[in-house]
Amino acid sequence: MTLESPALPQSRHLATAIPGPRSTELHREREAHVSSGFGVTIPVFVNRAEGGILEDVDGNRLVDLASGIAVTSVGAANKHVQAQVAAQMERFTHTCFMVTEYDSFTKVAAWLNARVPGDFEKRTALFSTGAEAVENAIKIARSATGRERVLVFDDAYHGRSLLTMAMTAKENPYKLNFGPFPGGVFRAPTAGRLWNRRGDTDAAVTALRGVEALLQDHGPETFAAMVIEPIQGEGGFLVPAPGFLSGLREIADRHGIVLVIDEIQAGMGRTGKLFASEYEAVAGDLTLTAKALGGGLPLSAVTGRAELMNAVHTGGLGGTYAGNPVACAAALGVFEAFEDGTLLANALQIEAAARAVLEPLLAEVDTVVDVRGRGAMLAVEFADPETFAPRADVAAAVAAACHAQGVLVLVCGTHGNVIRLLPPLVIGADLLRDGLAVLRAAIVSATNPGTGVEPHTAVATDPDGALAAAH
Ligand code: PLZ
Repeated sequence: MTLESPALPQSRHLATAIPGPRSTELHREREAHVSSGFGVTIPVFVNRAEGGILEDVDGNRLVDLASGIAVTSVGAANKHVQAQVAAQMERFTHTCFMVTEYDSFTKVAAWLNARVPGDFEKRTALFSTGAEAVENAIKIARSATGRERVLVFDDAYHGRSLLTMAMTAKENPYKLNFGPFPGGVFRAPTAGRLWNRRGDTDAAVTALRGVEALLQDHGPETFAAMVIEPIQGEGGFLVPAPGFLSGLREIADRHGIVLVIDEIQAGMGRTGKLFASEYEAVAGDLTLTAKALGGGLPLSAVTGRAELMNAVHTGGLGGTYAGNPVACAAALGVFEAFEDGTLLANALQIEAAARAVLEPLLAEVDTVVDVRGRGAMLAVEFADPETFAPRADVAAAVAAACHAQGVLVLVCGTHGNVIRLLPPLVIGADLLRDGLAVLRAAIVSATNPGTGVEPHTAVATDPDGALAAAH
C-alpha cells in the first residue's frame, strides 16, 4: 500500500481549524454565486490531492476516506491517468462519437466486454454520468423486451435524473418537491437490512418471496428490467444476503426480465474484485459502471449481452459527450493502473486494517450495531441496540468530529445513520491507520461525551510535528 514518490506529503496536518480562514472566505463567495441547492460535506476548498491526502487552500492536509464518492479509486493524481489525459489533450478534446469516431471509445468498450461478469458475447455503450448509464439501461431493456415496467428495491440509489429519482428510494434530499416522476417503477424488498443487522439466514428467501409476490401482483410479463446494486451504496453499504442476488438472477431468467446490475459505486475494483457481483457469482444481463471507471473524468458505461445492446435502433443511443475522448483516455489510464493486481490487493488490505480497528467497537459501543462492507467499501452503522431505531444524530456527530480532526468521512444510509469509508486504493498504510484511529476516537467520544479524542493518534504519523493547537 505505498505510493511511488508522492509529491504531496502523505500525512495528516492541521495548520488551522477546519475549515480554515481562506476556505471560509471562498465559501462565502460561493454562497453569493452558486445555487444553494448544492449541499457540502465540509466547506473546505481543495488545492491539491494525491494518494490519500486532500490539501486545502489553508495548507491543511486531510485524510481522504471518500475518494470524491468512490471515484478516485486509483488516486486523484494517478500517473497513468495523467499521462493518458495529457496525450489526448494534445491531440483533440472532442469530436462527438456520433459525428466522427475515435479508437479509445472502442478500447474502453473492449476492456469492459472482456472483464464484466458473464460468459456471453457483449457490447458496451459509453455515456458520461452514472444516472445516464441507468437511464440507458432501461431504454435498452425496454427496446429489447417490448415491456415497460422497472423493478427496483428498498434502499436503492440510482441517480438524480427524473427516471432515476423514481428508482431511488430515499425522499430527502433526492426526490423532495421534484415530482411527479415517470411511472412504471415498482419497489420490492431486499434482504439487506435483516441480513446485515441480525445475520438472519432466511432473509434472502423471505425477500425473494416478496419480489416474486410483487411481480405476480402486477404481471411479471410486464417488467422489462430489475435493477439492483451488488452492494447498496447510498442506501447504507448494505451487502446482499447470501443467495439474494442469485435468487434475483433465477427470477429474472424465469420471467424473461433483464437483470441490470448497478456497479456504479461498488464496481471497478472498490471491493477487491473488479466487480462486486463477482462475490455472488452472478452476472447481470446488463452491468453499469461509472465513477472510478473514468478516474475522475465523467464516464459511464452499459455493458451487456450483445443481443440486448444491439436491439436498439441505430441512432437510438448517444449524447453529445457520451464517451468523450478525454474521459476515455482517463479510463485507459485507470485500466493500466489496475493491470498488475496491486490495487485489488490494496482494497483487501484496507478492509483488514479497517475491520481490525472498527469491529471491536461492536462490543465496546452500544450504538455501533454493524460493521460491514467489502474491500475498501466499508461502513459503521449506528442505531439503538434494542430497537434498531436509526441514530443519525450519532453518525452526524462522529462525522463532525472526524472532519474537525482532518479526516474526511461521508455519511450514508436511507436513514442517515451510517458512516462509510471509501478511501482511494492507493492510500498508504500509515495514513489509513491514522484516519481509522481518529474515526475510532470520534465514535467512542460521540457515544461517551467527555472521553475526548485520543491525543496520540495524530502525533504518531505527522512527521512535520506541526499539529494544530486543538490537539
Ligand atoms: N448508481 C449505485 O452510487 C451515484 C451520488 C451522489 P451519477 N452515487 C453518488 C449524489 O448525492 O448525487 C450513483 C450510485 C449508484 C447510480 C449513481 C448515479 O451516478 O454519476 O451521480 O449520476
